[in-house]
Amino acid sequence: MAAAEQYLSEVLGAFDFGAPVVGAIRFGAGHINDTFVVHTQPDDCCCHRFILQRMSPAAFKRPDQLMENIIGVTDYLGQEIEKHGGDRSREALEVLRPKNGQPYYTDQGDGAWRVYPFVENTICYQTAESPALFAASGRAFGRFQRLLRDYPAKTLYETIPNFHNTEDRLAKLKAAVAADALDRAKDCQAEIQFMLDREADCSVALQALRDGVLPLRVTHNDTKLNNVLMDETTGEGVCIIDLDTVMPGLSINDFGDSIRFGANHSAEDETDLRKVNLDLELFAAYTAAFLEGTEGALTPAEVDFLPWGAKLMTLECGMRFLTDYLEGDVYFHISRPGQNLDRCRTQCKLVSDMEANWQKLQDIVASCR
Ligand code: ADP
Ligand code: GN1
Ligand code: MG
Repeated sequence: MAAAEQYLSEVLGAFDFGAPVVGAIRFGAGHINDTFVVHTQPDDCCCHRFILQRMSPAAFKRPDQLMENIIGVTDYLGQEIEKHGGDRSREALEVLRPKNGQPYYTDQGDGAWRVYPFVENTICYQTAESPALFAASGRAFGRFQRLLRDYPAKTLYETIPNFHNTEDRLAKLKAAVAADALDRAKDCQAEIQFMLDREADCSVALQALRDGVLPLRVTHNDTKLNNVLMDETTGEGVCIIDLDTVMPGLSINDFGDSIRFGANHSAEDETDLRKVNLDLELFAAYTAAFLEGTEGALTPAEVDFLPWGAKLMTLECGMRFLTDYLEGDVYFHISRPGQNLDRCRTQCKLVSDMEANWQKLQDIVASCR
């Protein structure tokens, strides 16, 4: 698909931003969508900003279903937040419909675009600068799950089938290795073997689901630190964003994906693996706060399985980066060659750290019950 910039002026004309638009520039550090911030001409009070996104055609095949999910979930969250005395305009995303009244706009090149008001006076962090900050994000994700506890899960479309099906992710990696379309497998034999050695792990959570030990819930499924906006004054979580993958899933995966991304002090694509280490203090801070945010909504089995959520989300994400590297970087945005392989390597390092500290992770979870 052509660069998103090619369609910007057409798309900007399709929405009513309430004032003339003075510009739109690329924004954020997401790996999936093309995100822009739109600035409008200041009125008496200020310049209003909006987030304009082209949904990734590689990730999302059915933008209509995706947007139906998001409108359903954001309306519901808004009502719940109001019921609890919150400010829905800051604490829940709100979809701004295009002039044609549809939930999103389709450009001449078939790209699907949506708009949200920009949630102001917030910060989007890429690394957990302190245990208190990371804990605040954990409370916010725990609360998100509690707020959606009674959401009618059956009404949600599966926006990416088998998204956190780790068995399927391993199968896809094996297929990419077998095809080796770009002759890259020779550069990543150790990483491929790392994943194959953990084949049995890939079934642990899925088997617990099949056995009825873990319940299916409405989950976010992409709980990176940069998918929660933090209040720039109080440091507390304000608004959970990136709702593209809200679907039925496992609570332990929402916990685990946050740990994968945030419980360390390095970038996801760090090339010096000596800098990539699981931080147990951050793990403990997040665990306590996440459980606090859920307000007792998790079953004892879900709490027991939290360390598995952390390990499996990290392992799975490593497999996904490796698969994309082998397939030619067609899914995750990259800004340099080899970046997806570097991302895979940090995930392997974190999995190894989790394995080396397995008993400690379990003890921390037990102490947070
Ligand atoms: P991706 O799926 O590509 O990660 P996101 O929906 O997470 O896309 O958006 C990318 C970035 O844009 C976020 O990390 C955040 O910095 C910013 N962002 C998204 N929505 C908003 C919003 N409503 N207000 C302020 N910033 C936002
Ligand atoms: C993507 O959209 P973003 O950048 O928040 C991906 C996640 C991965 C993550 C790795 C829809 O998240 O699943 O864990 O990159 N999102 C999708 O950083 O595939
Ligand atoms: Mg994101």
